Amino acid sequence: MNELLEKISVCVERGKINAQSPYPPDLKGQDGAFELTKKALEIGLPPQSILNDGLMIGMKHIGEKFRENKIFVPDVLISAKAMKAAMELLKPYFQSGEVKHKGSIVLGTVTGDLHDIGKNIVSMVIEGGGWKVIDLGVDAGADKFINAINEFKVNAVGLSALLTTTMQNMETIAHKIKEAHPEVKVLVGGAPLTNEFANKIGADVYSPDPQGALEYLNSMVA
Ligand code: B1M
Repeated sequence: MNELLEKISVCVERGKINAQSPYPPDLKGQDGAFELTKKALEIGLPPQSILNDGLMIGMKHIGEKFRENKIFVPDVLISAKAMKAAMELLKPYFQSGEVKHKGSIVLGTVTGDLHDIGKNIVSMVIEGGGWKVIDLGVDAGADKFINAINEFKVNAVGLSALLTTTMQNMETIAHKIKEAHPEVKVLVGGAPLTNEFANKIGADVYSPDPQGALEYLNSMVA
């Protein structure tokens, strides 16, 4: 791999945002994901390669380590910040069509549920894996999901629930989405969920963690 791209992936993995950020202490004063991405663009590396072979590799490692409980929520959040800082520089290339997303997904926490920390991590990992995420936030009902599917022509929908009570709302929402859009894959997750529940409500897949959600999405376009 190109040395600069490798450094970019390490910055994302270690949460080194930019030269000013004091974290992690052993990289203090050194360039971060932001400066290295700027450099990579300046020397003419293709934006798609900066994304796929630099930023996304770092995010992939983070997703795997998080799944294995080797790192925790704050580590994922700081990595996502590093990724976001670099993505700001790549944004114009997405807008021009030079860099392509693998696909897109609408994501939200279901009606009655205000928990969004886990959903936000899922969003960051999926986005870091090259997908466009349309995030509907919390307390999102069937109409909101269906309107977003209509507007953005997505490949999949991700539903998150943290309460046993709101799991029932997830069931209603999943049914309504399938009724309106049988072609759209429904992905569900959240602490109280199980595989059995996901099967019962007609979801296409249950993932207990963000990495599993990303792997499922990637398998759709492989
Ligand atoms: Co609430 N809460 N809470 N809470 N809260 C829980 C969930 C609870 C288990 C605490 C407890 O009693 N031990 C309990 C639920 C019990 C139950 O139903 N079985 C509970 C309760 C009862 C409540 C209230 C009803 C309390 C009250 O008011 N009496 C209330 C409900 C409000 C509402 O939603 N309407 C409430 C409120 C809140 C706060 C607002 C204070 C706050 C939420 C802040 C926020 O999210 N912005 C809060 C919090 C923080 C928690 C706990 C402590 C932590 C949840 C969390 O963020 N975990 C939680 C107890 C606990 O889990 N220890 C609790 C960290 C996060 C990274 O994990 O969300 O599981 P998680 O997400 C994971 C996976 O589940 C998965 O990936 C994520 C990353 O690994 N995942 C997906 C999640 N969504 C996915 C989607 C996917 C794939 C994977 O595909 C689409």
